[in-house]
Amino acid sequence: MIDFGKGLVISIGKMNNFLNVHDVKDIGALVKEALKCKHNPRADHDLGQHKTLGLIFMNPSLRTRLSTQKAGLNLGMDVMVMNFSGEGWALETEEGVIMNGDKAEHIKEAAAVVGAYCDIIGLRSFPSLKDRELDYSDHVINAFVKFAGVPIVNLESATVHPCQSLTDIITIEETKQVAKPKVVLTWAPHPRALPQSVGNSFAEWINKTDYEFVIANPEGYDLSQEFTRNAKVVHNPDVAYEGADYIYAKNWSSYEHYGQILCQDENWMVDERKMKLTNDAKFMHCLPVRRNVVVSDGVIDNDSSIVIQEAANREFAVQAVLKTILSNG
Ligand code: SN0
Repeated sequence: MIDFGKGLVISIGKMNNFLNVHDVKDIGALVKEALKCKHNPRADHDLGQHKTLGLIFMNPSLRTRLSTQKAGLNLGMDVMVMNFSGEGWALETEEGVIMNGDKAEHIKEAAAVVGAYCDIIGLRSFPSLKDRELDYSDHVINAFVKFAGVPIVNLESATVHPCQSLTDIITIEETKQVAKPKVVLTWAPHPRALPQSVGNSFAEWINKTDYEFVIANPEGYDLSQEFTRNAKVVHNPDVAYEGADYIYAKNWSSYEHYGQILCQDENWMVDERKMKLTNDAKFMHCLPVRRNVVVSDGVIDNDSSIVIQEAANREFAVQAVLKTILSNG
């Protein structure tokens, strides 16, 4: 294990914002840092003293909210959490609008004000799933980057969920039985239209590893190539499951037919039959998960399911990110 000590910034590289994989210079070093945090969570309790972490949620959260709050507390930070949806003023995000409708506050002021109270801001803001171009400009988180004046940590934006993807790599590194496991990202059915963020982000991060990577989804559900790059994409789940070491399930709505639900075929649910095709694969999901829609009880309740370990690792993934940002000076 590398001894990071005071050399954290040198090892991992300076990090001003954590918006996506491109903000990480050395994923391996960040994974090691997270495992170091897991080994001794309170070791850096002095680092965040008298620093305030503000967590802003435009959408619901369980793991992200509690793990990020816990990570901030582990680092000695003061943590404030606010749900904007329902509790905050309705925000206008467009430029140059005459604000005589329902929206009381512009994101320019809101971001700047939160930035005035905080040293680091974590932000969650899902896509509309109505306007692809606007969603994929990630305009809400980018407005915070522009107007808050402090480092921003992405707690799931319209396009990516980097805290989850970092966690997923940590969890694979902890559990893998072979050096280069076969990792399958499989689409699964869902009654609601969900963002592509978790799938996009998982693809973008796994593409940076030397794992064998296959994405399985029905026709019409291919993710944007901006994130999948050269990853192998198959439209038959049985082909993908063959010999897999990890089955990572996630639903997303169509990118091509933006935001639509095109398929509810239960053959795409992760079940015992398909898991038998794998190399005794571990089952992963970011949670929350719809039992017997996305994954059968038999799979998620089996020992090969590592969803709780995965969720627990969220704390240490984001702690490594916060620690790196705090160590910038
Ligand atoms: C979110 C998503 O991006 O898919 C957050 C995952 C970390 N998931 C949901 O919104 C699930 C909602 C549901 O109704 O199951």
